[in-house]
Amino acid sequence: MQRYLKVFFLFFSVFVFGFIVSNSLWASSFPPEFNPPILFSNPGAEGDPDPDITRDPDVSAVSVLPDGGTFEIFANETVAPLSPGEDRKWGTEDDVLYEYFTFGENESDTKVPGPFIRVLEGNEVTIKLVNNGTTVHSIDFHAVTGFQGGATELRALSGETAEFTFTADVPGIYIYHCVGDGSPMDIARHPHNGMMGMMLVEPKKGNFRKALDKADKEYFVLKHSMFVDKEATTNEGAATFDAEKLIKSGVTDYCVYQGRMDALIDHPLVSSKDDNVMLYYGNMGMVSHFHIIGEIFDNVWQLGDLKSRPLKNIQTVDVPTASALAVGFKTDVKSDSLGKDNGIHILVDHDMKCFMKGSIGIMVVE
Ligand SMILES: [Cu+2]
Repeated sequence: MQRYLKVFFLFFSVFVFGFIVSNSLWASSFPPEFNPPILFSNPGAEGDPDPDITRDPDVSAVSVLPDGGTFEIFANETVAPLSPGEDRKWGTEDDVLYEYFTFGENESDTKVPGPFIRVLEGNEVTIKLVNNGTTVHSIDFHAVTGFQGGATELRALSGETAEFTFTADVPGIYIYHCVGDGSPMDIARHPHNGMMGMMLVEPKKGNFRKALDKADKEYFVLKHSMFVDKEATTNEGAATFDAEKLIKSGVTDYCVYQGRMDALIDHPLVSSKDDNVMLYYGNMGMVSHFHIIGEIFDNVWQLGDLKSRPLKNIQTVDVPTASALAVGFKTDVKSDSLGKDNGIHILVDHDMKCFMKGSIGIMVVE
């Protein structure tokens, strides 16, 4: 009997030792800045980035243009923290700064993404682009048909203003983004640097209209992948876009929501139990696999199409690059019965490459 016990303890010790070693190896194989700040004792880095480029994901708190009309967008260039460093603290020398390009609602609005623009099907919409940046900026609206989505007319040199009017006659949830001077490099660089946003053209009728009219809360989340050269810094010590990395390796440094690491951990989506939530999810990075841990999407209006019937009961949905969609769900938290529900839903890109590089956000159901 004693012999069996000895053999058992020998195997047990080897198992425990192996477990400890493999876990520490796993943990140490990622730079600390990429260790996901969740699960859930360490929600995000300490402190606050300054300035904070995060646009509030609560749609009720951002731009609304219910009846068409003129809408001003201000192009700006600004340096802001993109990621905490290995110390997992904001506001230290360790921060990775980035030179952002932004679309704002006014002169001083330097948030990413650009303002959420909402119009009703059939509205006449005038966009006025005021360029406060140092280089040429423009806007390609995916909601606009015609050459460059209006970007040839909505192109403004530094210090200039451009204007463009169109009729938003095709309902959908759309991306808009800068294309700079229209060259391939600018088309890649300007949205990468933050010049992108979403536009909702609400249908007048149909199943989405009915669902939207019943929504208690609306949010928008824009994901993008960032290829960053930390060595080629600007005068202000900000990292810049690494085109070579994008083209040659395609291995992204960061996958972020609302422009920076931890943005939707520091600014969670907040809703109440049994709310009908409508969430618009846009992607300007690699193909995204959107999932909310602890939630099933009751309805998914895929690829920005708000006219077709939605898919039902979806766990994870793919969103191509430069596309957007709407998901609807009720925050009918069922896990109360487990006695340990904390009301936290976690938004992720379920592609683990992206997840490990920052695509994590939180929805708090109060
Ligand atoms: Cu631009």
